[in-house]
Amino acid sequence: PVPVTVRCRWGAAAAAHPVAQRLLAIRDAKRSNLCVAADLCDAADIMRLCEQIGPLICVLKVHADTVDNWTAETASALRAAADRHNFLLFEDRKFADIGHTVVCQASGGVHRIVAWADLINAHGIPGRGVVDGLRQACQASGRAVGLLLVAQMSSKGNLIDSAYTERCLAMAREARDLCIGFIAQERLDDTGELLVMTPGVQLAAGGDALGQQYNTPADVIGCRGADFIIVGRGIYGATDPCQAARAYQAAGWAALTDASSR
Ligand code: S5P
Repeated sequence: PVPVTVRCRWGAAAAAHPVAQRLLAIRDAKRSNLCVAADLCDAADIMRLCEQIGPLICVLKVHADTVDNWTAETASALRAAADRHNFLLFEDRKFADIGHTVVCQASGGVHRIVAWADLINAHGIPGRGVVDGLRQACQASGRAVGLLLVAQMSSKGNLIDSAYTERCLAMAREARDLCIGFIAQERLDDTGELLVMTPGVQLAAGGDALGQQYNTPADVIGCRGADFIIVGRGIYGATDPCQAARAYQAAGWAALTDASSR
């Protein structure tokens, strides 16, 4: 397609961090603000999904610790697929421990997350030590990695209140060298410099039996000001994941470009 300059309300100002720059460049080149949550238990199934939907997405999110047969080869295969199809890899570990522990969790163990992930996330609950520990792990890896703070959650009855979210915003502003934005349900920062990725998205609002709550792409992007949608079961659980990914890509992009031109 002919490249378009997206009149995005927020994107232009966000590109201070190299990972944010790449994310926005991929978004605009592929006309996709879709992150797919590949929450499958078998590595081969994840790779199959990658091949099907790779051209349609800007980010693939995984939970490496839920993959039954995860090995170092899984990480290399994911990395190769991400580079071939031009999307970022997001490991959704939600670090939430003291700095010293998260250094080990991010760089060591079976998953060696900062050796392959482009994006990681953390809860703000431990205080700035969690960010300092992750910074140390990322620097030691020698790779550019972006952090998203979980400032809000999609699940019913979660314990996060507006004061906590505000403190996450303050934490992110103090760590602009690492933090590129948030996992949240709405835009938090009006400068547009911190991106928002929103989970709990399906084409119809609703929920699941365990407290997940869904809003539509038009709602989270058009009304609440998010930049990216995160979709799991709506895509990998569909009869035709590729067709579903196309529908979410179109809905996410329409909501973003519509919101941007307002
Ligand atoms: O608040 C949150 C934060 C996250 S990262 N709510 C979420 O659902 N997530 C993740 O998004 C969750 O771990 C899962 O990987 C994905 C949502 O999946 P879905 O199948 O409900 O779309």
